[in-house]
Amino acid sequence: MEQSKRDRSLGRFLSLVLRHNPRAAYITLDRHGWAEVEPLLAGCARAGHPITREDLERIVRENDKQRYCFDPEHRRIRANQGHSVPVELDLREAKPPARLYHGTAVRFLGSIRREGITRQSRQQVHLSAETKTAWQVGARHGAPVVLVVDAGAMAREGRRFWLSENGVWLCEEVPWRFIGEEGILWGRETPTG
Ligand code: HQG
Repeated sequence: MEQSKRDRSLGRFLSLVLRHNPRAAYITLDRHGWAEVEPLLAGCARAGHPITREDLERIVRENDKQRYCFDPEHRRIRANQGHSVPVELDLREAKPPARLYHGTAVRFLGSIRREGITRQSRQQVHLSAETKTAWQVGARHGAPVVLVVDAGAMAREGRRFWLSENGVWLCEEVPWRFIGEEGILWGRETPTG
């Protein structure tokens, strides 16, 4: 379902609070990234983003990427992935598909060739199972390219992968040798072979 402009804006504020800067809503997260709903609602109002419990339920339910989840009692809420603050998400370790995709900007390629894909400000590197998502993620940063990651080979080397509740693949880093020049998709083509 298409979200309203207000819900998208509230969603962006929630992402900021639950992933990056809980103090923006005058709250703290516990070790596992959970925020208590009541203080969160009060803090959002205080920060100039008034939000009701119904709003919050709807945003969590209708969010396009299922970015947030409640605990079973709906007393606490957290982001499923994407944190820059350190949190233990008890992520499920999983065997990745042979290939995963990372969307990035053309302007980052030089640095990625030298260093590989690194976490930057987040807790992990984010990869997707389909190219469509990767193009969208890449386009957030400028003219996009999609990198094809040989996740199978990484797993065979003992590198670990996790799958978030909302289907994002996570790993610690991707050295360039698991991508290579032939792993760069320049246009919206799908990989062959
Ligand atoms: C790039 C969204 C230079 C990296 C998406 C990316 C995702 C390097 C940027 C989630 C580099 C970091 C994460 C290196 C990586 N040199 N640049 N060595 N290594 N980069 O936003 O992956 O909508 O932290 O390619 O769906 O773009 O927020 O990471 O371009 O799952 O729910 O540095 O954010 O989810 O940018 O996005 P980000 P990302 P949400």
